[in-house]
Amino acid sequence: MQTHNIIPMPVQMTPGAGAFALDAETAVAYDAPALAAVAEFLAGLLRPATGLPLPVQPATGAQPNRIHFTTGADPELGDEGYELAITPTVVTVRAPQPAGHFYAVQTLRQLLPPAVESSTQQPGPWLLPAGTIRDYPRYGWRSAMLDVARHFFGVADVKRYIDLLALYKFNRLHLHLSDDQGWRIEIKSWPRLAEVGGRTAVGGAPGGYYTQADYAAIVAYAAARHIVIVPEIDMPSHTNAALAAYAELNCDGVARSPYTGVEVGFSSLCVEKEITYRFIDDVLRELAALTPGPYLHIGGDEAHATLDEEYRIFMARVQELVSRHGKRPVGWEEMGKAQMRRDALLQQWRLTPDAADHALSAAAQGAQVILAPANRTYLDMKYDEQTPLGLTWAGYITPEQSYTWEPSTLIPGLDPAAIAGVEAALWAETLVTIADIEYMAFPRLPGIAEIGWSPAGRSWDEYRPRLAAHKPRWDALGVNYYKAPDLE
Ligand code: TNX
Repeated sequence: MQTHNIIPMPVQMTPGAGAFALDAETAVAYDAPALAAVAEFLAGLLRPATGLPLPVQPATGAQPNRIHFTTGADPELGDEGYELAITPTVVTVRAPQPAGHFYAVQTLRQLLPPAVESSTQQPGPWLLPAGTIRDYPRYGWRSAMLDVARHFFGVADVKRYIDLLALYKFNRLHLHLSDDQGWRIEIKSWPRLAEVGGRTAVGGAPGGYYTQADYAAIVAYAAARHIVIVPEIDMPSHTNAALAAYAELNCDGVARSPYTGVEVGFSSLCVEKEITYRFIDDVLRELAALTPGPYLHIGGDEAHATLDEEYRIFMARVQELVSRHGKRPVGWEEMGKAQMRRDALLQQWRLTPDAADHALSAAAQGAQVILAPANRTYLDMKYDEQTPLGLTWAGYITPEQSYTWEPSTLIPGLDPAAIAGVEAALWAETLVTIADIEYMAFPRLPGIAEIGWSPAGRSWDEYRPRLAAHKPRWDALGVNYYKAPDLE
């Protein structure tokens, strides 16, 4: 089994003899109605490049030449685990839950030649090497963040990014929906947020926003790929777009001017006005109703224009508002200065001693920590001094540097059980197109996926050729990846 090229690396693989060949007679069969969608997903993925009919049908008896989705897997595999058994006559995909079947599909596609990703028919042959795989994730939180506030990315771009995340078994997409430079989600009770706050972007670029129907379409598209949308409304700072849209949200009652620069930390909601909390409550209510996932991200970073004491009161109060709408609050690391709800998640982006204290304090209160260390996982950092896009404040990040770190020892003293997982963040001050996004994400993104999924004990020397082997796959997918010298 040529398993060495799978990313993230599966937990356990046992090679067998021979291979299963996809041909004109191959069918995709499923045992339970709940598995029809994942069976269709696989067939839909394979048909364009293979040109094969791959009919999808309920399973009858024990037929050869089929890819068979079935339940009854070892429950110890968990909600996202799966087992794959490939013989020359049949492929069996077993999982306790459909998410596991979906991740098995991602493994299957990576076992096929890279040309399988092509949107046009390719010669083949389409061989799946025989063997068995038993696999499940290390962490339940494996996310990517996309900043759609500094520059706006439309629904098609977000769907494209979701497709690329799905290939690497990510299960969360965190959308940074508001910032000083733009407000990107329609809120019906406060319509000027999108109408006025949505007009701007960094450097005078055209803004934009998602209608609630657009957002629902993103949520549904992600859900079909077992990805949960985590919407973020950043507060109390990073709020100039809202403060420009509604004068009454400012302490002095004067609307702010629209902002298209890149410096941040200067804005603040008026924490002592009650209308601020009515506003937040309305926004969170509408967002909660549109969001089936259990999380609402309330930002909390870089609140340099908010007094510490006020910040603590504010962040504690907003966590309760999130909870009242039936969701779990997520906040950036600074939120650890405030009292944390036990069901909250803290997202660690800085590693300074005071920042680490916030993580320890959150964990001591029963909250969980998401690791997004800026000097490893910030995909908007330049690769080196030649990178035309991106920023440098957290340093240059080569593919090797983004891969060679270990979650359990990142924050000294943090109980490993308090770690929910990892996030690869992509801030968009310098990114304008989906090609820009792809250039910064690839080849670093798959490494973060592997850190989130695979067992500890990784090595760059082992990973480097496996990652390089994905280049033809990205070519077939049309991904605009950075040609990293160490992958040549
Ligand atoms: C810091 S990370 C920020 C963002 C910027 C980013 C650029 C964080 C919580 N805040 O406002 O976009 O750096 O890398």
